[in-house]
Amino acid sequence: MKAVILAAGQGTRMRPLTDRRPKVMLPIGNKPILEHIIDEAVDAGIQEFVIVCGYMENSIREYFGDGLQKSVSIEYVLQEKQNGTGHAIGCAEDYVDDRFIVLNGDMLISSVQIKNLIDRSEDAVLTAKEVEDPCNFGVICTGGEKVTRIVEKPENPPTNLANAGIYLFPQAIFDHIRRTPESPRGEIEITDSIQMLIDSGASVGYEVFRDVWIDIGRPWDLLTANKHVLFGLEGNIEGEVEPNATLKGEVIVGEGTVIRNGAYIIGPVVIGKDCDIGPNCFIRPSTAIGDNVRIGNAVEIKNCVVMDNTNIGHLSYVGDSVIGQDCNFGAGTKVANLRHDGRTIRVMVKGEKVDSGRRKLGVIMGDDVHTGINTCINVGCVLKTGRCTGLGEIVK
Ligand code: TTP
Repeated sequence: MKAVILAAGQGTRMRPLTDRRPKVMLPIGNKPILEHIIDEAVDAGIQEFVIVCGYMENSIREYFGDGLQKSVSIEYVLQEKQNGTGHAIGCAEDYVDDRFIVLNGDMLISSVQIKNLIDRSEDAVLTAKEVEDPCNFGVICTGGEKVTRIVEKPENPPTNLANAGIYLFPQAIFDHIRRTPESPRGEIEITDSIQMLIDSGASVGYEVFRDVWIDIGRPWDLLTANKHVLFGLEGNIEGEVEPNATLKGEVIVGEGTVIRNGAYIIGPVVIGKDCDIGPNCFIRPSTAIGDNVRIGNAVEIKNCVVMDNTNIGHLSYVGDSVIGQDCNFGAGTKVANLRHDGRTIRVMVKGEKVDSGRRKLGVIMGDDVHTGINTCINVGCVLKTGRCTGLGEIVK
C-alpha cells in the first residue's frame, strides 16, 4: 500500500523558523519531522511514498532523493499553490491506484497507528484523538463503528474526537475532491470531501489514537515533540569525550564532536556532528543540538532545539527555546523561560498573541540572529531571522 504525505504547506504559524525551510524539515531529535513519519510508516510495512510538496520543495527532494537510502521508493508531486489539504491529496491522483494511506507531514505518530489503519476493511478509515478542546480541529461524529459526520472547527463541538490527519482512502475520494467547493477560507478541505464520501453511502470507519500523536503547528510544539523523541533514544558516542567530562543517562555524541573537560551532560541529549562542547558547560535533559554547534564555557542549556552552525560561546543560560541555524550568542546572553506570576506564556503567532499553555518557554529564534553581549531575552519572545541585538539590550 502506498502512503501519500502532505508536505506542501507554508507553515506560517511556525515563522520565523520556516523562513528558510519547510515546516516538515524542522528538526526534532536532530532528524526532520518528515523523516520520523517516513521511518514510522516503513516500520508499519509501507515501502512506497508519494510526497506532495510545494513551499521550498527542493530541500525535501535533496534530503530524501528517490528513497533508495532507506530502501523505499519516493515520488514527488508538486502542489504549486497551497489550496488546501483536499487539493493537495488530489494532486497525487495519478500516483496511486488501489486504497492508500494519507499522512499529514507535520505530526509525530507511531508505526502501530499506521499499521492499524492498513489492516482495516472499510472503504475509508479516519483517525481521531480525544482532546479537551476540539474547536480548532475537524471534529468527528460517530454512530457505532462508523463516522456519520465530520465538521471543521465547530464552535460547539459535538464530540471531543479531533481529526488526527491520517486516513485510509479508496480511489473514489478523488471524484469527491474534484467536486468539493472552496471553503469560506478559500481552500479545498479534505474534511468536505470526506463528508461527500460519507453521504455517497461509503462505509467510513474510525480509529481512536491512544498512543502518541503530536500535531506540530506552532513553534513550541517542536519542544513537545523533541522531548518525546529524545526520551526514546539510546545513547551512542561516535565523537571524542575528554576524561573529565561527565555524561549521564542517554547521550548521543556525533562523529567529529569533542566534549571537553568539565562539560556535564544529563541525557536524554543528542549532539550532532563536528560540535565543540565545553569546557565547563551544563547541558540538561531534552536538548537536541545540531551539527557544527559550539556550546562554550559556563553555558547552561536545557530543553532546547539548537539548529546547525550556531554558537553559544560563553556565559549564557538558554532554556525551553528553539534556536535557528547560524545564530551567534554574545557572551552573557540570557533567556528568561519562566513567568514569576505562574501564568502561561503568550507568544506572537501570525501577528496575534497566542497562549502557548506553557509555564516555561524561552525564545523562538530565527536563523542568523546575533545577540550583543549581556542581551536579556524575555519569556516567549520571537526574534526574526537576521535580527541583531545591541550590547546589554533587553528584548521584551
Ligand atoms: P496546515 O498545518 O493546516 O498548514 P501549513 O502546514 O501550511 O501551516 P500553517 O497553517 O502554519 O500555515 O497543514 C496540514 C498539513 O497539510 C501539513 O503537513 C501541510 C499540508 N498541506 C499541504 O500539503 N497543502 C496545502 O495546501 C495545505 C493547506 C496543507
